Amino acid sequence: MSEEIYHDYFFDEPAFNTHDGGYVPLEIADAPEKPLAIPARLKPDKETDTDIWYTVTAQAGETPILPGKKTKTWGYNASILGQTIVYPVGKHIHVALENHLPELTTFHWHGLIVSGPYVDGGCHAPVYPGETKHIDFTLDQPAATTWLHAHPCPSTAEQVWHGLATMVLVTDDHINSLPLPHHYGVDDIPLVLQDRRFHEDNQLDYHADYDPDGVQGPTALINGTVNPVFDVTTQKLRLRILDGANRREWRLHFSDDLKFAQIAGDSSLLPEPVYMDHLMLTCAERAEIVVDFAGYHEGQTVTLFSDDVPILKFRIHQFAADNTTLPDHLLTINKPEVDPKTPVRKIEMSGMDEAVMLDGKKFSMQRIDATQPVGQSQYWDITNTNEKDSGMVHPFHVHGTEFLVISRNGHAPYPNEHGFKDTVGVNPGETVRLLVRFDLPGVYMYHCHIIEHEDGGMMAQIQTYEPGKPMPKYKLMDMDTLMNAFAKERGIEPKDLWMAGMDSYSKYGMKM
Ligand SMILES: [Cu+2]
Repeated sequence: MSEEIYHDYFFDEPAFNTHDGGYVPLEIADAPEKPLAIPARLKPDKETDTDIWYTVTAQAGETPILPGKKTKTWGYNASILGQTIVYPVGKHIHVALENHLPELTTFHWHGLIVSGPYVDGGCHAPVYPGETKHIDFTLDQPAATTWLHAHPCPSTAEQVWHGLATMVLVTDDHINSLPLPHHYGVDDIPLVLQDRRFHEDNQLDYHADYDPDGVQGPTALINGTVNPVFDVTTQKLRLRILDGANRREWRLHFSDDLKFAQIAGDSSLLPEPVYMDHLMLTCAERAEIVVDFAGYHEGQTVTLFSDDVPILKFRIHQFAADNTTLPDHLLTINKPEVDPKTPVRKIEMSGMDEAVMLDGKKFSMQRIDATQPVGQSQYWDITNTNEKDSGMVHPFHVHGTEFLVISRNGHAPYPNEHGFKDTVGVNPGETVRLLVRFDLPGVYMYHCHIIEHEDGGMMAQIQTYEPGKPMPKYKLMDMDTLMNAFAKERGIEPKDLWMAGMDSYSKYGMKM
């Protein structure tokens, strides 16, 4: 059977980040090859038939990344990034959130359908140094590759840069029953794609590298490994790829233009596999792909590139022949009905650099920008008003929901975005229509996921509510409380505090 194979990146080429004035090209690091780090799976503290308990600890550490001095980094139950967390759908999940860092942080579950604003872990849910907070929830969503990252406004970008990001795998009986590679670390591999710049003694210096359009570095890190090599011992590999970079887009392709099948996007499997040889991810997007090495033999190497820079080598070893084929059908997506009387919500992402705004405003922690009843499906039209030839692709993310991409400027979405998503790249001059429904009441943030843009104010929040019931009042955090806490933790006066995004407000005479 011949299936269609897509050969392009789909997004608008003039908007690729390679055209940015501040673009930092990837360079091959002067460092030896190293085995790709595979994060350990976080062991539950306890598990019963119905419940599971975890402790997630944000901690500081030192990581050997480059030859020479170790790099001071942060991570979850690890010195950098974190252990991989597995959440089975349907179980009651209890998580102790421990903060062993020298400053406050939050634990945001990017892609989980959990209640906002506290369990969701955005800016309203700080955990102060030395504190432990407890959350619990039960997931009712499709299996997906999601992630945990810090989200303490206005220091999300800097904390992620230090390493606070790790994978969270949502599993269910359906995905476990499919003939897919399921052996974690052997043929089911997480790949967190990031880039960093290393300064003197191999240290990070976020402030020195700051760019209001997103911080980049010339060195690619895959799961925190520079020049990584993965030993392939099975014919097929499932790669769970996360763009975990603050700003960088990844345009991925293999040597020999090896084709692969994308089987899942951000929040679910795709309805059917999409065959391609090029894949572009914008910040926070995920893709699961299955690569078949049938045409290769022991001793050969296959390289994964981003643009034309090698970022990960696959060293082929002997493997047993694998004749399994991917199912033609992976997931049934039931598209909810939208009442034609329901108004379409219009959302506008505008500006670049310090001028970034959402709906003409900068984020304010105490302001609710929109409301939506729980259970109601709405169309959201997300417009990026940047100029076509000089603008950028803004990845639009909504907390606490999984949406469907309905159209791009009235045309069909890209072939690989027919599953549920929580982040969508919007080209300059484009309007992307989403179908958005919330299942849980709460306050949820929505924003550009170029992390410096969200810190710089390209963000808003929506309150969802149960119709017919009184609107609950949530205690929302305020910027002064957080800024004073950061200053105290750093042993400085609040006026001496520098944080990403501050200039984006002060330049416009605004207070954060
Ligand atoms: Cu943006």
